Amino acid sequence: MLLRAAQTGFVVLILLQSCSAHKLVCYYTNWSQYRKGDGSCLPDAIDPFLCTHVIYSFANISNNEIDTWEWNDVTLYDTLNTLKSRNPNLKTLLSVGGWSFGSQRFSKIASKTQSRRLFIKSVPPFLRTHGFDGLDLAWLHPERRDKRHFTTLVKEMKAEFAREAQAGAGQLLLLSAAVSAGKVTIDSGYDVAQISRHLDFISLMSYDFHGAWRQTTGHHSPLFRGQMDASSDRFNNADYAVSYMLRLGVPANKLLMGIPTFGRSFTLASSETGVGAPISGPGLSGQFTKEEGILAYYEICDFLRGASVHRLTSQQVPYATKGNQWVGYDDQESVKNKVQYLRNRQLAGAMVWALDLDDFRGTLCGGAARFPLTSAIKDALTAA
Ligand SMILES: *[C@@H]1O[C@H](CO)[C@@H](O)[C@H](O)[C@H]1NC(C)=O
Ligand SMILES: CC(=O)N[C@H]1CO[C@H](CO)[C@@H](O)[C@@H]1O
Repeated sequence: MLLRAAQTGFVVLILLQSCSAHKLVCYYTNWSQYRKGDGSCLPDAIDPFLCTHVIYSFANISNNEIDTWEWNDVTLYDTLNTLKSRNPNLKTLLSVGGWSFGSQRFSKIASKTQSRRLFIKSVPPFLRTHGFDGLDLAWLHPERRDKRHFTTLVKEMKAEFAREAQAGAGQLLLLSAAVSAGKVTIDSGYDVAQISRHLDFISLMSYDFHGAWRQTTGHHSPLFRGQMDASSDRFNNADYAVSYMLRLGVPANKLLMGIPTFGRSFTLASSETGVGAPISGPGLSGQFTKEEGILAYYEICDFLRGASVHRLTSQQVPYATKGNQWVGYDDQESVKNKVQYLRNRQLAGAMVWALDLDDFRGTLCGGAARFPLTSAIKDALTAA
């Protein structure tokens, strides 16, 4: 009797501990390996103790079965999963889909019973073979007609995972999804209450709210609405997206708030340099990431030398300008505020896009530490 009580107490204690521990889910991208010089990031650069979960993006679907994308993915999967020998508590997931995968292909596979079954059946053996603990669905921008199929896919995938684990294949595989934070996509693409029943966690991509597709400067990942935001922009901030998802029925303890380690940049069209200034297009591409309108945090650190930095007090994020370049980004202070916010809302934790865009070498941002932004998030999540 006494032993029973002691055991129950122990179980309760463990449950309490695992509930109060926040998740820090970090993406690693398969293409970061190709960046030149110091920009090249391989999974062995990842600190195994930094995040609770690392997600490798992205996998392909070929002939209705999950498949690799890069010629050396299998090697990289292996390097990534070897991190678990140093930290056995680390979980790794494989993300399938992404921007270049295309919503139509996902739609085709998910909408037909047979192709959906084939895909679902192919996942557990693939994950087990390569040593992953779960699957992340990155079906970006599902449309109205996909809503039902997205729910079915999630539900059947979870059921297959349960069956597979019960048959003795190993620990129950995890299932998560990355969802867009844009109100229009949320409304049309996801049956939020239904999918959250079957997903272990949902990563809200609370960034990319503003970009060079607009005519003016603006921060892409503000925590709150800006004082000067037009009413059409009132949904374009992390606070709105999080509140909306909660209202639609995601349990707080399954929702992760996405925090970017990249900024979005613009080329100014006039001498105006504030928020809402006219632009002539995206900002110049970074030395390493080589994509117009986007800068990795480590490139921003370089940009900041000689730049003027401003903080948007209502939106709680910084931007910097130099010459005709303007960049809105996150720094250690803004990520701390975001974590404070998500802790107040009792969310499950934070998601980071992406480890390879942080100063993973710890050489470009002037501090001593590697991964300064992700580390600041971790510190804020674990602080008493
Ligand atoms: C992904 O799968 C599709 C469909 O089979 C295929 O056409 C494409 O080449 C694959 N992509 C890569 C990079 O392997
Ligand atoms: C080098 C490279 O970009 N590899 C691939 C990584 O995966 C994405 C999927 O989103 C592909 O678009 C890339 O081609």
